[in-house]
Amino acid sequence: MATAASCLSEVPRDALQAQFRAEVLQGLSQTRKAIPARWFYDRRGSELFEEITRLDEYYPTRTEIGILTDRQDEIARAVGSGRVIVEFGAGSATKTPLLLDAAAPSAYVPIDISGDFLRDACAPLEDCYPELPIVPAEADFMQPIAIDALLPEGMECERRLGFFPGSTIGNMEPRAAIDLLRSMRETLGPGSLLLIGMDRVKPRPVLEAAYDDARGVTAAFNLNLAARINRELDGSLPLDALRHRAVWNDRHARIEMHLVAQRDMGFEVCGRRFDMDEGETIHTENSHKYDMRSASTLLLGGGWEPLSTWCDADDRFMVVLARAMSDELSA
Ligand code: AVJ
Repeated sequence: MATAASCLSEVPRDALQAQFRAEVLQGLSQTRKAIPARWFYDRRGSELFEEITRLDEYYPTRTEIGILTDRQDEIARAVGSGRVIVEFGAGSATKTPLLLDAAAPSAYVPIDISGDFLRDACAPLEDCYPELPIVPAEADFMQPIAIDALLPEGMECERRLGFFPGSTIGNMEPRAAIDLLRSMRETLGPGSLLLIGMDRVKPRPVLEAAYDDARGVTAAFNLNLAARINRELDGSLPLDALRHRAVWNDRHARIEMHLVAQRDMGFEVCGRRFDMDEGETIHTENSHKYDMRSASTLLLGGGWEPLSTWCDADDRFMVVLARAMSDELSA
């Protein structure tokens, strides 16, 4: 039985827009201006990110695909077949087939905040896997999601496998990452597994180049957030006076992206006035990098016990399989 993408669970678009507005206004009101990275991904932002993944400098995507390809059999044995695969932030369908082929799931539930993009990503999968029920959900996966309500009848109690590739977890500060992992454990339930991609710490020049490419695609991606605010929140940010900056923060083991004011400026968003001094920044993204120890500490804190870790030959990226811990153990 194939499930059409038109079944896309109806989501409160207005609620999402209200949240965007609230988080931007709040973020711009802080002494250190910051906007959560998940707002990058409108249609244009999702397209630009796809372009980033093909850049020479941006190693994570192709490295992770390499691991999932080379280790497909091992991963298949470790996860078993017949699980419901729930993909968190399923922006693109490039990695998904690798897992769908390996794990022979009973259903596939991609969750993404951008419904338009999700619909486009599901269409080719429906053609390739006509027998697989595909149940896309447009939602903010930071909150627990009632998967049961979305699944075809009789499939509610199937064991689940969460798939969270791309090192998207790295966008969250450790505390928020742990909350997210716990919320995923709630969404997936007891007996579930999680296959998660995590980017590794490596020399500064490699990291900074990956987030500040020669062609300026990452700069365009960063600036699109300001453009989106102008488009959707009646903003007047001067785009030509904001510059992209990517810098490695060693203390927090993360790449930070900022939009730097090139001059003193004032602008409005939703009728509210904001000012920036020359050199002041809007902090738009953190991308945390991990070593074996910090990765395992994070997962355990989120209630997931690491079972296996697969890396590429150059130790640039890792894919970790973890098992939901019982409440007593993870309390
Ligand atoms: C999609 C969050 C994993 O942090 O590497 C790419 C986003 N930002 N270039 C990352 C991103 C700038 C990406 N994640």
